[in-house]
Amino acid sequence: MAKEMKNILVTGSVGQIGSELAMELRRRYGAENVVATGRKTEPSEELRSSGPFYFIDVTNIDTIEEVVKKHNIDTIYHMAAVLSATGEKNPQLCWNVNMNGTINVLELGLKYEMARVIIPSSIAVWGPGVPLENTPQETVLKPASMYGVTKVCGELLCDYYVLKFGLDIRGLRYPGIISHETLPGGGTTDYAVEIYYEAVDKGRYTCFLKEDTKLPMMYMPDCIEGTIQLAEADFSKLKHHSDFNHAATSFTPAEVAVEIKKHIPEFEISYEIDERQKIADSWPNSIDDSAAREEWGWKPKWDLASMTEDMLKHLRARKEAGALYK
Ligand code: AKB
Repeated sequence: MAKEMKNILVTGSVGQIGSELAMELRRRYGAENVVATGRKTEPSEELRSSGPFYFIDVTNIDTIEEVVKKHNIDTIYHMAAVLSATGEKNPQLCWNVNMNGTINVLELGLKYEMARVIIPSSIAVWGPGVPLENTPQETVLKPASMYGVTKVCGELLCDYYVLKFGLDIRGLRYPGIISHETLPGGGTTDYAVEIYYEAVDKGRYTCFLKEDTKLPMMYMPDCIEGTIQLAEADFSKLKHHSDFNHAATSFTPAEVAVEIKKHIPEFEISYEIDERQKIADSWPNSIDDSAAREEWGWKPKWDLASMTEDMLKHLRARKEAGALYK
């Protein structure tokens, strides 16, 4: 029987996904029971005032343990990570944060006999030579980026802790995540967020990936729903643990531009390709998430058209309020 999740810690909660995840967990589990943490960046007023918040450094286990003890933590959502583009600029930092952060969280999971540890992975686990369309759950993992290397090692490490110590760990391979609350930073899929902000702000966007670069993508509400759904799934039904392919939709920059033009006809896109193209070229176009669908009932709700409408609605309202870039 899986243990109950009562006191939750979220690392990386000032980041793009962590900030929305922490707020949703507070809504579902009670604000006082969800401890948000970040490293340096100030949290939003909403995150800071709605429940406990601490600054920690995931590479320093003592700083995490202090919060774990103080709040009797039994569940960790480990969202803190250095993403692909930053990882290529600073591979040692990427290894240090992603690998030491992960093992520190796993060790605390063991030491405090936690109910659950949730550690996301990414489409970055794949590299050149992988089947590009509908990439299967089980296929060769030979990433070409340091971020991808840490994600493959992280998945293996998590599965080892499940098998060796019986720790209840769950993880999914996130595609690019699109959202309007907190801007992403240091990723290759970041263009798919920036394009909406710039469309609303200036009516044009210069994209750093080629127009026909197709990547797996997902709208934030699906990402949050899927992550919590996996955390709450019946452990006995899970054949996989730390590496579920997690898909919603796939598109190219040119396809997003066409969709945006339906709402902002004067929108213009141009292209200035940079080093992130190489990373994107090593990732799949689309992925097969049938294991997630079968083992824990995953089903996305949003596609490119509905996401675009919703993104633009939110960002336009923010622009009118004078707070597009909060
Ligand atoms: C990145 O682009 O690095 C991330 C990811 C796909 O994991 N968004």
